Amino acid sequence: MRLSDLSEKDYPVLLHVDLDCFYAACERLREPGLRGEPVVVGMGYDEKEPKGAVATASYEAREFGVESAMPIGEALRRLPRMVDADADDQKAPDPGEAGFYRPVDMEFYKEVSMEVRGILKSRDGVFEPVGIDEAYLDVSGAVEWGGAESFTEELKAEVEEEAGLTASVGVAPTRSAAKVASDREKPDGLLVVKPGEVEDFFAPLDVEDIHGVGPVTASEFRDMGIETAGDLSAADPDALEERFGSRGREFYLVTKGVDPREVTPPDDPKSLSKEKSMGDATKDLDTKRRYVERLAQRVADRVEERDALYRTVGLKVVKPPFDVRTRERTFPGPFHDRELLREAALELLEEFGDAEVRKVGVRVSNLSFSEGDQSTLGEWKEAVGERGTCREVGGDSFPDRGSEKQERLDRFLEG
Ligand code: TTP
Ligand code: MG
Repeated sequence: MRLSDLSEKDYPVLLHVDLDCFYAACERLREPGLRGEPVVVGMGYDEKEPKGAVATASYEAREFGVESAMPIGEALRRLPRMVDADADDQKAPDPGEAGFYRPVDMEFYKEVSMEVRGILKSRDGVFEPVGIDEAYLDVSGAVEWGGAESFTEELKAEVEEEAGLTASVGVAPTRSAAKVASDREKPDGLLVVKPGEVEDFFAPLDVEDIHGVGPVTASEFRDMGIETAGDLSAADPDALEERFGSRGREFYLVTKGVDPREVTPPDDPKSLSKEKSMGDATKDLDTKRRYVERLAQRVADRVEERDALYRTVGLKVVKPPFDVRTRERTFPGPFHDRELLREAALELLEEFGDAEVRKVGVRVSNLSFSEGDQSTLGEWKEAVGERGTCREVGGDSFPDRGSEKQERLDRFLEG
């Protein structure tokens, strides 16, 4: 079969979602006064000691030439701090040309990231997180090409309403085109590149805009007279392979809309969890219990789908605005029992009986996948007359672990 024999519906509908100026957008969530203002988030930044590097800048701050990875000193020359500005002092910076600087707060950004993932995951389709503010979705099972744009508009609106963030989304039949498309109309962008349009979409772009083509490869391409993706698409694939190995041919194919890489869910996780926002925060114990019970059931469904056993049951509670508490209980042997999972989660909730809560989550961890060593209910009760051991855990240890790539990125981001 030839490519031209395929019709639109033969191509997957892939979304690449990337949140806009993510860290800065998070800072605006808890400090609404920063909305519409130039905001710079600095890695290693401290108000008393303005050093480090720019992690990200809001679009207003980018107007002043501030960008990711720039040293803070350089950013301050382009955009002084509001705390140093004074309209009445000739020597001080003008408040109209100053911005707000904040230090990186990874814990908080991860929490927001998990909230957005929850929204994206709730859609029918395959979900693959790739970075703290990025994910791919394959929604071929739920949407046809004709409905892709309105589906994506709805998804963006949901992210904005529920998490308070704007996302830019690229929709395309290949990952590589979706990735580039999400970046073209930032911020709050939406670009649909339909099957059959991919080659034209890529053609005018600089080769360096293709994901995976770094400055070194790009300059080698330029040496060969290849400046744009269109030049690449018109080049001889054998010559490209000779010069760059199999990558050369892959880049060539990408520009033609051929990219076999699928959207794949993260590898075997170290834990299985479900969490849900409660809409308005509530103190009502029955409501909280209902949510926890429902989540425990959904976690149990996932455990059974994967034939998993676990030793630890965890509960996460978020109090407004972003106060995350997690508790967990570890049992002596790996087991799975729906009723015990439910009971354990409800018991962990007791501590938060009076608390105002806006979101809850249930997790099982210490997973194993072998059927043989399951403790029976009787053994379990005997062994844990004392109901297992309970401890408080850090907020970030709670969420589902992402793919290996995600974990590497997390480690990188944590320094
Ligand atoms: P990006 O998605 O690359 O950037 P962004 O979300 O801030 O802005 P855009 O609207 O262009 O998508 O990265 C996500 C987060 O990763 C970003 O908010 C901060 C962090 N980051 C760094 O810490 N250092 C960096 O050099 C980059 C590029 C990002
Ligand atoms: Mg982003």
